[in-house]
Amino acid sequence: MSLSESDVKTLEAELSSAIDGADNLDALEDIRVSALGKKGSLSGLMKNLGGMSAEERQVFGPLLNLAKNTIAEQITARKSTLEGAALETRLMSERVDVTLPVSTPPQGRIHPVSQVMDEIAEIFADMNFNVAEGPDIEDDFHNFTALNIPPEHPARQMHDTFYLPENENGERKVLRTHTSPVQIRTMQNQKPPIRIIAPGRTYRSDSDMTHTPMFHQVEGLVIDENATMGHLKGTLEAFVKAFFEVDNVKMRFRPSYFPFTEPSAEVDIGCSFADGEIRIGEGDDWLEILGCGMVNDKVLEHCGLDPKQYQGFAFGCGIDRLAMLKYGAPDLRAFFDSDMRWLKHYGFLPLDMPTIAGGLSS
Ligand code: 2NM
Repeated sequence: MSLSESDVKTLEAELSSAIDGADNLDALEDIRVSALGKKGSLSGLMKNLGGMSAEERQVFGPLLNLAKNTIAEQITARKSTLEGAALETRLMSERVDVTLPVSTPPQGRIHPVSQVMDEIAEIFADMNFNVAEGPDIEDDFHNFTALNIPPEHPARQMHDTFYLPENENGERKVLRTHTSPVQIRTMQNQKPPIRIIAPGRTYRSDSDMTHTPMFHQVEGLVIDENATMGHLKGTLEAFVKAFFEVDNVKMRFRPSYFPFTEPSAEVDIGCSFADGEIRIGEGDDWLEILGCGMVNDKVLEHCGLDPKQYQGFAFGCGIDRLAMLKYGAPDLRAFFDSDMRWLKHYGFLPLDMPTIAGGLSS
C-alpha cells in the first residue's frame, strides 16, 4: 500500500496554504471543489480506505477524517472572512453622505434692485420704520387728489401717467406714478405716530437712456405731533451714511416745490469723480438723490388728520439710480432685460442677506 501518513500531512499543508492564499470567494470555492468535491484530492485519498487492511484503516480512517474536517473548517472560516471584507468594500463604495446638499447650488441671483430694497428696509428698520405696501393700480384720489394734485393741475401732465380704460362706473384707474398713494392709505387707516417706508414699482410713460416706463421708488413718511424738518435732515443723513457705507457725507438741501409738501427740498450729496469712478460723500461735485419736505396740511386733511394736532415729513427717491450708483451698473435699461449674463455679473448670491451687523453689501 502506497499511502503514507506524510502524504496526508503534505496534502493537508498544501490545501491549508492555498486556502490562506485565496483572496476572493470564487478562488476559495475552486479550492473547496478541488479538495472535497467528488473528484477532489482529499476525496481521492479517502477512496484508498476500501483497499486497506483493518489495521491500516484504523490508522488512516481517523487521519483522513481529521484532515477532511480540518480543511472544511478552514474553508468555512476563510469564507466568512472574505464575505466580511466583500461586504465592507461594498458598503464603502455605496456610501451615501446624507449631509451633502440635496441638489446643485442655486444658479439664480438677487437682482441689484431687490438687493438695494432689502438694504433700505434694513437701514430704516433700525430707525423703527415699518415697510408698507399698496396696489400698483390706483384710483385718481389716492394717486393725485389726496396728494394736493387736483384735476387740471400741471403736475398731472408732469407725471406722464398711464391710464387704464374707463370702467363701468366711468372711472379711469392709473398705474401709480409714485408710491405716495401707499402713504395716503397708511394715513387714512392708521393713527399716528406713523413711521413707514413704501418701496415698490412705479410707472410713467417715459423711455430713453435714463428712464424706463417701469421703475422703482422708495418713499418715507413720519407723522407725529411734533416731527420737524430737523428730524427729516437727521433721518436722511443717517440713511445716506448707512446706505453708501461712509462715515461722513456732505449734504445740501435746496428749496424746491412739490404739491404734497410745504416747504419742499431737493437733497444733493457731495461726490467726486476720479479715474472713472465715483466717490460718494466728499468732493466738489454734487449728486441729486432725494426729494423731501414737510407734509402739506391739505394732504393731512384729505387723509382725515387734523393739521393742528399732527405734522410730519416725507421723502422719496429712485431705487434704480441708487443701485446704479452703489454697484456701478452703467446702463439703466439693462436692469430690466432679464439677461442672465448681466445678472450673474451684477447680481447677489441668495444667502448673502444685507444686515447692519454683517455689512449691507458684503
Ligand atoms: C417725494 C418728495 C417729497 C411724499 C409725500 C408723501 C405724502 F404722502 F406724505 F404726502 N409721500 N411722499 C414725497 C415728498 C415724495 O418724492 C420725491
